Parts: sequence; structure tokens; C-alpha cells
Amino acid sequence: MSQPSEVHPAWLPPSAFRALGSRRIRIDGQGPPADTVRSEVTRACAHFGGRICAPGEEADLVLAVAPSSEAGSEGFHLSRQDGSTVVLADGPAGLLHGLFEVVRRGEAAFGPGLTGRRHEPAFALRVLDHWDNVDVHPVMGQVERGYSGGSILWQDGRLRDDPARIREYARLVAAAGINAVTVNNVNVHTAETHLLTDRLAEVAALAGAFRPYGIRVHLSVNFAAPVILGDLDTADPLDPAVRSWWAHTTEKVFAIAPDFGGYLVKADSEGQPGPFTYGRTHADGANMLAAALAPHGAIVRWRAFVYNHRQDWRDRSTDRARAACDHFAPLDGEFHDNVILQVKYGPMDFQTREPVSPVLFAMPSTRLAVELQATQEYTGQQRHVCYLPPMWSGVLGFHPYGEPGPAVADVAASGGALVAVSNVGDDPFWTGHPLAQANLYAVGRLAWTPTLDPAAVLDECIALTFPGAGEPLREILHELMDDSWQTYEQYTAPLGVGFMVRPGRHYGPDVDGYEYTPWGTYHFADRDGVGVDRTAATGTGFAAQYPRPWSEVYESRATCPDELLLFFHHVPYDHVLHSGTTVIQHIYDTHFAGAERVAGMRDRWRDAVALVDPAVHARVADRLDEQLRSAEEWRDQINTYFFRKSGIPDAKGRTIH
Ligand code: GCV
Repeated sequence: MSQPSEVHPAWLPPSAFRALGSRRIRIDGQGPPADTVRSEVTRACAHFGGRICAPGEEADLVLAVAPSSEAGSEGFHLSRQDGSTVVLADGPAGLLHGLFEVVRRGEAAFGPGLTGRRHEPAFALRVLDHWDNVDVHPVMGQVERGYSGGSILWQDGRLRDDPARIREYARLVAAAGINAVTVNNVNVHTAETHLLTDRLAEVAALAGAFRPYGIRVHLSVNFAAPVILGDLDTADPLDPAVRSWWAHTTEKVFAIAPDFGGYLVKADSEGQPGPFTYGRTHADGANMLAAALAPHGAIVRWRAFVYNHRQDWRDRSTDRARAACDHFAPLDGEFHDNVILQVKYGPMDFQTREPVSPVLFAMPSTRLAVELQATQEYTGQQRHVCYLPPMWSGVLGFHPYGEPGPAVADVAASGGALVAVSNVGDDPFWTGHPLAQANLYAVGRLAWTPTLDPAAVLDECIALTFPGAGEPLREILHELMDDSWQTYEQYTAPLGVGFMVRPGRHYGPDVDGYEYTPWGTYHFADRDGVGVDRTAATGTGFAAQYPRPWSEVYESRATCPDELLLFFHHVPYDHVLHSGTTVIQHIYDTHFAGAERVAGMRDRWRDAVALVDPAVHARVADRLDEQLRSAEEWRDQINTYFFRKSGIPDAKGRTIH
């Protein structure tokens, strides 16, 4: 595999600024993001011959903060006025977002076709969570579920000595629309627990690196910090000494980083400590931290990923999919105003296909965040091309109460956040697989405008990453990426049943790998059929956690969408899908088709050889070879497994082993 040491520029190479950098630009605004606008413009003009104008001078582009600006607001109005393009921002952060909107539009931002309108983010909080460890974890490494090399933030047990790279990362994600970054893993180990107190200077340094790009730093904290740091013998959230420890500790955080964003907590989940130890609820735990943060105008994001990871596979009544709703729905209305409950998009765990988590509709009196996973833990680990926005748009555009009615994005945007686990690392291509950059870019764009068409987001990303590359490359990238999530779905676990991955590492097929384990992730395949009965009538009752119409739609095999059939139902192999084919034949057909599509992708990429940087081409080509090998392995294992279980041959007589 080629390993160039030079860092490749992702979606903001200097040439992306050509249209802007060749013009006369006036900037009016104060504060760190406004200073960044000035330095971005200066840099662009140095490349392309434009210049910064004096106040009052005639300009092609005016970037100004409106006199009546609201501090903290990020919106702006973009229009053409008397031959100039004008960005009138609500505040300095809006100025920065306005600048990047102009960059995205290129020449079109300076033409008469520009329609004047206001731009503002749907989600006020648009976050990348880093699952980065300060100390290399013996099992999970420097970045838990990271597929892009080491951490971009931490190295050798301390803050990385490469502020330029961190700043460049801040620039990239700010240009996509991100305004918050959580700098350490939600599994908070010992060294990372100290970031809150004696290692606070490192957090402050990170806040300083992200600040110029309008990004606030958040910290994952350990619920047991008062005990682990040796100050108290309890972390009971109702204990006055514990409450005052958190209040006092939080004051010190703000003394050193006044624009600190808040805490993120994984509690009582996969071995992390939490309020259950003290017989307290998650509302008690979250509210204690919220009380400490409230005087500083900051928030706590509290994760809803709580389930029993030590369940007995023989117990058919415990259903991991139910757990989050069972734990949290009864607490609706009990959380303080500065608590945001952070909910994974599906009820299980970032699978390729899951129904939208019912927690998102069960808590109308709670602020909610939708959590996505840009890091491709279960979607090919950045060795496979898997452009995720089509899945994410489906989640954000899902109508929990049917149509008309609000979409998930409307529910969560009202007071909540859109969060994604970052897929970045110290890799020269940022994300291991160069094409995985588009997932990172899309997180910010969908958090700003959830209704954007995924193909249009990809178009933007292509235009910014390969300025001037032209139509042939654009076509190739769309062919490879637009349907790559569906392709990945075709050759992996079928019809929404999920997992079937190798335990621990989560890469490659192992159909029964998790079947008899405590993790609660089963498919229940036997000689007659496959799938999990989650109906209210005969199963675990998970389907009833949805409001109507979905509780009814999912409850019945007759109405359940094909792609989720095995998530909700255990069906015979000869069950006929809405598509007209049987379940077993669908398994064979999709697995042959998926692997074939990957072979086509690998061949098509050869046509791009003269169109992109040779290092980028080589890296993508290497990964496509691996994707094809892996897709064929998936195809053969899944087809063989289900042929052996069912005894039903492929109607088309293809090779099954
Ligand atoms: C950070 C999954 C992953 C874990 C991850 C966890 C979480 O279970 O496999 O590595 O831990 O999700 O989201 O907390």
C-alpha cells in the first residue's frame, strides 16, 4: 500500500478559493472567527491576485456583521447588491460560515443568478465526537473504532505536538458547518479522566486551536471522576459533596476555557460507571452535571446507549433494541433544560440498516440529539467505499407520526443537536480511505440543512476537493459512491437483521459470531427461517415502542418494509417479500449482485487514473481490491450458511459452497 508522508488537502485545496481570491473583498467584523475570515481571504488573494479593500471602498464581495447582530448566532444573508456579493452576518461566526458558502458556490456566487436569501443552521449544535484515547488503549488503540491511523489530537499519552494539523482539521470541519468537537472517547479511561482537572491545560490548548474556526470544545467525562481522582468515596449524584465537587471542578474549567462547550457522558453502559450504582436515575445523574454547567451557559450531552451487555442468549425475552426506550422514556420531562439526550439513530448499534430509534419520538419534553457514526465501524471500516448520507437522510427525513407531520430532523433540531462520531485520524488522506472524506463533509452539511440531497452534497464535496477536475471524474465518483451504502448492504447481513460480523473487530463476516454471546445481537437462524420476532403479539414487543402508524406497519409481516423484515420478524426462508422474491432467493440474489457491483466499482476506478493525484488514486485502488476480496468473502459465507441451513438451492444455479 502506498504511504505518502505528505498530508493531502481534503476539500479545501488553495484552488477551491480561486473565484474568491481573484476579487476585491471588504471585511467588517471583530472577534476570532472574523480574524480567521481575514486570514483566509488574505491567503486566497495571495494565490489568485485579489485584495482586501479599505472601509468604504468599492468591492466585489462584502463580508460584514450586521449592526443589530445577535451574539452567538451563526446565520447570514447572502445576496447580490449593486454588482457586489454581500454576506450580512448575524455575528462573527456567521461571517465565517458566509465566507465558506461563497467558496462553495465559486464563480456562481458572483453571478446575477445568485438568489438572495438567509442561511441559518437547522441544528444549533453540530458536533463531531472523537473516540480518541490519550493513552493507547491495550485493546482499542489510540482511537476506538478508528480507521485512519492515530489520533489527530493525541499522541504518546499527551496532546499532539502538531497544532498546524489540528488547526487545519478545524478549518475543514468548520467549512462543512461543524461548531463543536468532543476531544476524547466516551469510554473515559484513567488518563482521560484527568483531562477534567490536572490536565485541563491540554483541553484549553485544544479550545484555543478550534476557537478561530468558531468551534467549541467538549469533554467526555467519567461519571466516577470524584472517586477516581481520589477526592471523594462516592459519585452519588444526590450527595451534596459530589454536587459541589462537580460545581467547583466545572468553575475551574471555565476559568481556563471560558468558551468551553460542555460535557458528554456514557453512563451505565458497556462497563462505564453511572448513577445506577447508587440507585439513582439517569435524570439524577444528568441533572447534577447540568446544574454544574448551567451558570456557564453550557450543556451536558447524556447518551441513551444503555443496555445489558451481559445478557443470557438463552433468555428470549430480553431485547437489546428495547433497552434505550425502556430506560429513558419514563424519564421524559425530568431532565434540566441544559441536558441533551444523545440517541444513536437506531435502537441497536450503528448497523447498516436499522429502524429509527423510537427514543426520538418517545420524549417530547426532552432535548434530543441524533448520533450518527461517520467512522465506519460496521460499514466497511474505511476499507470499503460506503457513502453514508443516503442512510442519514433517511433517518433525518423519517416521519415518526406518518406524513404530514414533523420529520426526525424537526423533532431533534428543536433544541437538540446532530452529532457524528468522527472518522478522522493522522492519516495523510485524513480518513484512511480518501473517499470517506465525503462522509465527514456531509455531517456538517446535513446538520446545517438536513434536507439536502445526498448526491448534491457529494457534488459539492467533489467540486471542493478536486476543483476543475471536470465531468469525467465527477461521473466516476458518483458511480462509485451514490449507491455504495446500498451495495454494502447487499453483500452483508440481509434485510435489516444486522451484525453477522466478526466479534470484537467488527470487520468481515462471521454469521454466528455473536449468536451465543452476552451482547444481545442475534439473528436466530434455524433450518426453517431467520429473523427476530419483535412484534407485540408474539415477540419482544419492541414494535409497540413506535407511535402509530409505525407500530402497526412494523407489527405485521404484510406491511413491514422488506429492508427491515428480519429486524422485526422471524420468517420462513420461502416467505415472499413485497419485491416478489422469497427471502432465501433475495439473500442469494443480493449477495451475488453486491459483490458484482464492487467488481464494477474497482474496474471503473481505473478510468480515473489520469484524473486525480496518483497517491490518491493508488490508495483508493488498494482499498477497492480489499473491498472486492471482502465482498466475495461475505457473499460466499452468507450464501453458504443459508444454503446449508435451509437446504434450498439457488434458483439460478450459481456457485454456493
Ligand atoms: C465507544 C459500540 C462500539 C464501542 C463504542 C460503543 C459506544 O458498542 O463497538 O466501541 O464505544 O458502541 O457507542 O459507546
